[in-house]
Amino acid sequence: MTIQPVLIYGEAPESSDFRYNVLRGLSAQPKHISPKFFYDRRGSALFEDICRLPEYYLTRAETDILNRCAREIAKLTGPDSVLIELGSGASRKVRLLLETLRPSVYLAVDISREFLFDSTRRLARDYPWLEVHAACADLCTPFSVSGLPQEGRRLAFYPGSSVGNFEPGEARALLSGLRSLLGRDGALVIGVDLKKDPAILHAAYNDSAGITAMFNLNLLVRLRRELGADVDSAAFAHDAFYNQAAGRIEMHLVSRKAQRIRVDGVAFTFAEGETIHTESSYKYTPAEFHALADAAGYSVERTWTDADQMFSVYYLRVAT
Ligand code: AVI
Repeated sequence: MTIQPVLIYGEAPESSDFRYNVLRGLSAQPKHISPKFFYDRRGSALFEDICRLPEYYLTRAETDILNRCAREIAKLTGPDSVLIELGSGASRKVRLLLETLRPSVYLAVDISREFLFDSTRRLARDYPWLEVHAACADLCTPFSVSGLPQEGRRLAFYPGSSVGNFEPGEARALLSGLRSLLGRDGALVIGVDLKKDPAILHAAYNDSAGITAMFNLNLLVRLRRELGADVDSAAFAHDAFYNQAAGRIEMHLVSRKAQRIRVDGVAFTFAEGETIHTESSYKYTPAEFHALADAAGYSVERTWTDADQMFSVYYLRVAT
């Protein structure tokens, strides 16, 4: 069997980006670090474990929707498209679309370099008819995909409600900026978590096996390893709660005691109970997301939800 080579381009975010973000975020009030830094190799693997947790309904609900609407997505898009997956991770969900959609090219875009290369290599092995590209890029900054063919309708796929990890204004800017990559006849299939009973949300981000806590605390392991921080993970605790007014889950690392840590030679003091805000995960009603899509320059062609109204998937067309 011949395996298609994976065409690779793009630059991983520089480690200085991590250093700068951490030093700036820990100097701010309240302290914060961007959730994009969760995804080193271990963080990406832990996120895969989260997706299999019984409490983390998002993956199952979205998989259920994609299984049901793959045919319609293929019909709306047509054959021989260029499929671009944003935040591709393990490139698992895209497999639900590939056989039905039959794109000619697949481009995986992710921030985690090793994880990206492992998963695209596996994908190229499993789909020998598909031309597979990989771009290591940070979605927060404009990225180049100069190796993509010019012909073929472009369809972006942004599953998993990752758009919810951006502030709504940033999400609008990201989706709006994506339009130039997609072109005039481009489209976007995007998965978005719905607002729901806060108890269900709370359980999803405070799983009983403690995997989400490990995922959150892994940021401190990265601080130690990559920035030489003298931080003890055991001196911080995972906290996640639903902020009803903001419509978002917030994840924090809570200092268990008054302490001082040094990162790259800079000292930061923590009061007992003081937190580092590590992630927001916004939840949207369909009406709220339609408004966001409209403001970003898309028209909503389809809205799908699962039977229990846990999750939503949208087919958005670039508005002309
Ligand atoms: C990747 N992102 C959509 C996940 C979420 O649900 O916000 C990350 C995550 N954080 C904790 N659990 C999962």
